[in-house]
Amino acid sequence: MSSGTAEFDAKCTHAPCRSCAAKGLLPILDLGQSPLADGLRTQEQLTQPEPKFPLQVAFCEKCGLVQILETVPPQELFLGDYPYYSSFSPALLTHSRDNALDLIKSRKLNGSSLVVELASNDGYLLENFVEAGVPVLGIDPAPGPAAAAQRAGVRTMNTFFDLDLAKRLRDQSHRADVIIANNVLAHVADTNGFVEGIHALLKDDGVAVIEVPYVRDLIDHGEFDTIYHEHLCYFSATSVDALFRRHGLYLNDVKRLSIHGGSLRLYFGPTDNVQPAVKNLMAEEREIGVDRYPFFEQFGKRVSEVRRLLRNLMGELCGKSKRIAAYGAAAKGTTLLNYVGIGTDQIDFVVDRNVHKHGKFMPGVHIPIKAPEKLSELQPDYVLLLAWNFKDEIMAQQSDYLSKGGRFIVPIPSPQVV
Ligand code: DWN
Repeated sequence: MSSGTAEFDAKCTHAPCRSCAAKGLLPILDLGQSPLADGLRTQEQLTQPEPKFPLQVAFCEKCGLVQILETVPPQELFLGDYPYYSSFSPALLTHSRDNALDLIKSRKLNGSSLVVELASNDGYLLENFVEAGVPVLGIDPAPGPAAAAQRAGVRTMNTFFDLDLAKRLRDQSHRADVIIANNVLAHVADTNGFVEGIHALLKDDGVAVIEVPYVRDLIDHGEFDTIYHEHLCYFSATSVDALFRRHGLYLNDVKRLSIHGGSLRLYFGPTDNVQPAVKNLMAEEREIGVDRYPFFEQFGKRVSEVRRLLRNLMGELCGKSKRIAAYGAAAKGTTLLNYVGIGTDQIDFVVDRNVHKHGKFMPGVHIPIKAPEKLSELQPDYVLLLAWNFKDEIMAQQSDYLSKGGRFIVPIPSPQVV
């Protein structure tokens, strides 16, 4: 469960960095064998073997990139019935609309512009540009969300984005004024090819606006559960700047966001026009050491302590015959439940607004997933909040459950009953 095992060290020594290809990565955290975070199980699959893969995190001293060592084939992660639909998170919809309206205004987008979104999911973001009369192209490999986007009138290619596709689009005279890529950069196995593809597709005066979870927030707030096989890389401004400069793109502006437990919104362009916000954030990272190994070295011990505290709390409540459910059939919930060892003996069911997840079971621990209405109907004593990144919104929704004495357990950064 922590860095330093001989097997883990050996893999770190030989694995090339996903960004700069340097050898000699340094171990940060070993979360053991973990199932695929969005690999929800059907009733029939419960009796079948379930794939699990090593979940080990390491640091590259050369370019500062934090990354996992295992690469699960993207076809296994994002095809089939990939269950994540962005539109089931109202907070995310608001966040995304604000971003779209800001870009339409700041970039003076119109009917002659082109906005391309990589990992466009169910059209949750591009629909704002469509509404404003700005031509769009969504690209997403997941069949379900891509079909939902097409039904919503968002032009979408159901495929992976890579350098070859970028070149084909460019050869067909498709060049983007804006490329948006939210929560996807960390997901691609060919990190460099993906970035090169962005450069190939972007107009010379275009901008790539990219959101990634911020590794500094992950460490500061103990968000170990956001580590899973879909997330191959965990970016800082330092490491993402090095990656993009390698492909002729400059990090010209940056904003820190609270979404998803803390993210960066990064603005890249083909010309060097670096704003003070970038220089200041990079200076901060050097100051606190986000670009150096010691910042990450003790994370494993902190994660083990959170695991101990949550196990004790769950054991104590179950020991008092308290009934416990969970909220959010989230990918991060898979990592937390499997690493901590929380299963059907402690959690009766998980609720989630995403109807595509109902009737399925959490990966690895096989806890059944139901609609949120079950909380008021069955009134469990406690609800473990797996989607803690939407705490305020979810607790506001569940005022009825709370008014009847229900309590939430917020597991991150440290277990707390609220
Ligand atoms: O990177 C990724 C992030 C952005 O989204 C993807 N690889 C996978 C996914 O990770 P996640 O499932 O941990 O993300 P969320 O958005 O934190 O998951 C929240 C879950 O909670 C979703 O299943 C939707 C659900 N939800 C709900 O039931 N009621 C969310 C809200 C806001 C709600 O009110």
